[in-house]
Amino acid sequence: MASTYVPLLYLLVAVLLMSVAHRTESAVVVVGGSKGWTTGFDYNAWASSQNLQLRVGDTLVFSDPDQSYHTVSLLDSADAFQRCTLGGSLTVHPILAGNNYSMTIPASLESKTLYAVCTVPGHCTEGQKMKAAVLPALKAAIPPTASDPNNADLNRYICWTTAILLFAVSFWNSS
Ligand SMILES: [Cu+2]
Repeated sequence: MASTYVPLLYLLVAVLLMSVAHRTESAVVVVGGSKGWTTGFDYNAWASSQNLQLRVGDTLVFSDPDQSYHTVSLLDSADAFQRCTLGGSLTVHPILAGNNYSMTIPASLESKTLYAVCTVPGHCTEGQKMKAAVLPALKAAIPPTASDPNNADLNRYICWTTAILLFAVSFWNSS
């Protein structure tokens, strides 16, 4: 009877370990939070208020809750970003009504600045642009210290995993 629960227990442990790995390896960031990707919003102020720290491998999600038409393009210079210079061969990712555009931050941006803008005429100059420094992926980063919040999260997960495991094993032995 008890042996039929063994695969379930393994599954539970695997799921918990995967959630630990996911949290420590990459993050999903909805640009602008509930405001989304739109005009008339200060993305740099938002990024500072969130203490936003982007890393290679993190995912940025661009979406507009108001479902207006926007795009996402990455610029390659601070000057183009400052002036909203949108010429040249930009790759434009349109966001049609109700859709998102998700991008995983590529390794080519490591230790550089990501400059994202909307190319719809007037939108960049109306503030629809965000710049953010890109840190190396966590695996390549300096090992976290005890005071690192990510490490605290990890420790909490390990504690919960162990507790659940012990509970499951004791429940099982008693039945
Ligand atoms: Cu736009």
